[in-house]
Amino acid sequence: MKALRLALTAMMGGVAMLAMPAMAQAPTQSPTLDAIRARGTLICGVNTGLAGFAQPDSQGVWRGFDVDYCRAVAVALWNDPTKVRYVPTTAQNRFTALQSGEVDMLARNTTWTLSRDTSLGLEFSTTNFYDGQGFMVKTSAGVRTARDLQGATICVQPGTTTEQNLSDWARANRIRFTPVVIERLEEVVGAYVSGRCDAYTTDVSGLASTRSAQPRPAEHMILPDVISKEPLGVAVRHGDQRFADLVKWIHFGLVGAEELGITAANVQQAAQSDARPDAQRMLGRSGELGQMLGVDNLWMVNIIRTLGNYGEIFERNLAPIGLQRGPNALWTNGGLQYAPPLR
Ligand SMILES: N[C@@H](CCC(=O)N[C@@H](CS)C(=O)NCC(=O)O)C(=O)O
Repeated sequence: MKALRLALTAMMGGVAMLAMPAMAQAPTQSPTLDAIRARGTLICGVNTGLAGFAQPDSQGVWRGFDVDYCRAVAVALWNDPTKVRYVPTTAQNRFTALQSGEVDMLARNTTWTLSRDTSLGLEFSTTNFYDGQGFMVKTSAGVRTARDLQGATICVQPGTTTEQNLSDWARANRIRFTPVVIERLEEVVGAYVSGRCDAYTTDVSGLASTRSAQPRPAEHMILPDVISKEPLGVAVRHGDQRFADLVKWIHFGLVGAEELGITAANVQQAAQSDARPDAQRMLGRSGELGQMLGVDNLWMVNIIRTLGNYGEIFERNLAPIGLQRGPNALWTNGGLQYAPPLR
């Protein structure tokens, strides 16, 4: 911990030294974007393998909801979704990977918390997936709610909000339990599947993903209890506001496109239409929104044509693992996804 803090302090010092003269000349400079452009590839920190969020397919091509956020940045920069190098990160090493500059951004089921936002030197762009922590048990165990876990052995990964919430929840509800803390994802899941733990706890999205990857998913059930708030979002390094803005507005552009009914199939046609001033601005037919973010004014046309809008990204990646929109529905449908004006 002390070593991490020292490394961080050194890194922050380095960033401040780099950023100060640049700030005086050009307030819009971004060390991260400069490095990405010079390299010609975005380096994206993703999960080690979570179906629906980030996982290589049978051809070795990374796919998933989080992966699409990496690809969206590459499309905004070069109109080329393949210009991304994926770096798998564990729950434990993900923050060091971002702080040290090993990756440019972290698109990896990471919860936005106050301490991560401040003392870890991260900047959370916004919440792209509202989640909460749950429990998975064997269907045959006869457990029906989390309260039935009195005396249970519960598998959990370290370096997560999951581990902290579990002890808070147990304390508040006077539940005695034995934690089995295992660092590697396959091993913690393996320990649960083999019966070493009665339950496995993580974000409900992670449970759905793991359940869907089991040979017989019906043998596992996710309990109805949700014991925490897990707002997941893309994180970048604190201090590079320009890059943070780009990542943040890509998410809002995706949500805004869904609000306007702009899809991969109709975006080209919508880009030629004068019918709606808000769509014209988003699609670069009027104004210079892309340029304000340091990218081409056709950024959103290219992103939507390649990846679809937020709803399409969700359906393609997360419907197959059994997730419904829930709180991630648009605000117009009773959900929490809401894009500030693109103007
Ligand atoms: N959202 C929580 C948990 C994120 C997390 O890392 N979850 C685990 C279980 S789904 C994971 O993705 N592990 C992958 C790995 O460590 O390789 C957090 O930010 O702390």
